Amino acid sequence: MLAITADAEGRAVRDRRPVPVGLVAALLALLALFGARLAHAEDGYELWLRYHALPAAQAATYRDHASQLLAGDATPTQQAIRQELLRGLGGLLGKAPPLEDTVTRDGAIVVGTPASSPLVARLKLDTAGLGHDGYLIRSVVIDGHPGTVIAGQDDVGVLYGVFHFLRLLQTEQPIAQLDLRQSTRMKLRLLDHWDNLDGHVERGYAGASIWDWQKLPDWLDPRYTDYARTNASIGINGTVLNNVNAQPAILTPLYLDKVKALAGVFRPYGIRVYLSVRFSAPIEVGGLKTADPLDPQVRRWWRDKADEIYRLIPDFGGFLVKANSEGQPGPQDYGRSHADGANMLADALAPHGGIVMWRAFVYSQTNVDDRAKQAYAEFKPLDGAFRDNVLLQVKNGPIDFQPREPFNPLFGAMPRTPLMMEFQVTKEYLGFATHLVYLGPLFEETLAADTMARGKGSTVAKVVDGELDGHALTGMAGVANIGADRDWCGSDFDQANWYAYGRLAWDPTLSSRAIAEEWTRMTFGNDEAFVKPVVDMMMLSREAVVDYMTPLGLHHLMGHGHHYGPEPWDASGPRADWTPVYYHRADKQGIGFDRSSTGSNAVAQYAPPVAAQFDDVRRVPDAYLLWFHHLPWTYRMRSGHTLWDELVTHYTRGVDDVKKMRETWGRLDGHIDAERYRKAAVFLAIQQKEAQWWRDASIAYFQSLNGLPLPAGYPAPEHPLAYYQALRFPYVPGHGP
Ligand code: GCW
Repeated sequence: MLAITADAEGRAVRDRRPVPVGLVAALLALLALFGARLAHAEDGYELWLRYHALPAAQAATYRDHASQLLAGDATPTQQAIRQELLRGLGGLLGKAPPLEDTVTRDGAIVVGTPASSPLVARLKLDTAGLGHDGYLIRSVVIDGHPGTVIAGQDDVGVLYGVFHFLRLLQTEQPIAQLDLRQSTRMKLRLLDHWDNLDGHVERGYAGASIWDWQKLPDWLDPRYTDYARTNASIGINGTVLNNVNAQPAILTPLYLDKVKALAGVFRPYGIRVYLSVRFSAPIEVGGLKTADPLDPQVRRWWRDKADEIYRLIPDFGGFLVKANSEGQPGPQDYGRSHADGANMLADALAPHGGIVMWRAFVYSQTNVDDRAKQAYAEFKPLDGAFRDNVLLQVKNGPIDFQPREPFNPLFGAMPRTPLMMEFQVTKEYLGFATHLVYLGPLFEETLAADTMARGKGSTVAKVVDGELDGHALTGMAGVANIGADRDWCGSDFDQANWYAYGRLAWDPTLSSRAIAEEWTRMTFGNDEAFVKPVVDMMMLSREAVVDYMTPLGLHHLMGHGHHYGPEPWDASGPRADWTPVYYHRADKQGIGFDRSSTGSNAVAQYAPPVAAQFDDVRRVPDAYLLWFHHLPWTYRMRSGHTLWDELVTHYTRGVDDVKKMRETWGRLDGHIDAERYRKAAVFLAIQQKEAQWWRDASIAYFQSLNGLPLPAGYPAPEHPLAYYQALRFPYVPGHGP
């Protein structure tokens, strides 16, 4: 008789009967399996879905509310739901409740839609009002027994509800009297991968691409399923598989077959695939002489290509396009507008329900106007010119994912066009993988910004979620920070940025602090002595990086091309608007980019009340001062300091904040596993070293221009300017072909 079983976590469970000799081998095999699990038990791979056993007392309470499971398995999504519940409850509670068909005792968990579950139907819940992907979790009485129902209008909504329910357990929330209802206005909640077909990830700091194109479509790495589960757990429902600097080969049959295979893995988890396309693909792949969007042959080629894709992938999402930007081809190569280009692709996709995400990240080398103004100048006149299935994808700020930017003036300025938010989750400009920078506050700051476009309260979030101008097609995209590293993101704390992005895409009004706390509990456990200081540290981290890299509205001061470290002195080619000196404009007298009405007048792109505030040097927030104004070093700040002294204070505070973060972490040894603890400790040491480097190099350089002394008590840079200027980094990750 078999005396060994495994619980949901794969742990060996032995009963008390004598063990037949023949079972020793099986026992050893199981132990080996268990040992292997332990060997990389806390390498970050499990992300926030660890489902490790809860403290016994807590688990016992929850077990009363998880006595039996009623969950169908008629569809792949329902099977995924079942598996996740078994895995989650099995891990958290030590043992998963049995799957049954009828409610026979108190504490049943019933999941499904009114269509998939007669029990859910009988409860007559208001699932219709939940909309697509929405769910409710409610404590109910079923056949005389108190229990919990997790229901949606569709399977994917139920899946999201199940992840929410598991999160309640992971974060040790009460579950006895639940009445939760969640819907989203954000239709597209996407990750954009900047992954090339050779495995290199542009601006990726977590190793190679997770897409193993060479082994696809045959080998489906289990990691793809974990990717899908993880994304579904935060409501992400689409993925753009390849870089916006797109290689045309992605549209060849060879690759489309591989894309189809990935789509098949993701489908049960409610995730659709999208592709970045190169505008000139009709030439490179199709053998045509032109990619002119008004050319009938070109239009036919795209229609045929769309038909071909949808034959393979009936729920294919659509195209993402970077055109006429940073050397990419586009409609302007043929004298056509961005709308002509986007609409041609939209027409090809429309019969299949596909959409086009056309990027507004457009600026030109030949345009001498302030780069911050160019996207608005290009796209604002096209408001209303796009097809219904086109979204304009707009970066959060007008330049490029800097540690801090004011919101992009396009938000609120194009009421007849759905604007999709583009955030960068990978930290191209915020210290790559090793700097602990929690991006929740950055995302929140942008989403909460008031565009004033339709009066007070016209927040960026309301523009993006469609409420402000009544759009149903809405979306958010996050440039992924995911790679093949075991921990997915290059550091455990960078996982929080993936998490926060997903949570805010679902609900852009969530607080970044609440998200940080959720994530910390799920990722590291509920030890209160750990959670509070870690959340405080995360919340401090974004302002710290702004301070040690680009305080008071400075921006784009990083190393040329690779974007690693400070290079504020860089004035090299090939174009002025890729150099720091273009942005800080510092000289002996002063510093800052004059975008006021007496300068480039970028302020005029904002709604009048916002424009007036940014234009007025006495009213502009300090955080944007040098973004909008060029001021003398001796300018008197609100604090009473001169601008120069204030700048030095901020640089120094940034370094001090990192020291504080390190001290906080230093006190937390023993509260979590040694592996992740040590990695974060070493990364914080790197961050401190590099924060110091940013401060010292920046101060040394600006001081070389203004010749001013440092305020009393502030240490001089460790090295002379020439030392920093001589540093070279030929093999920085994420950069180059
Ligand atoms: O910030 C720049 C990056 C490029 C990127 C570009 C974009 C994909 O440095 O690497 O290209 O933005 O967003 O298109």
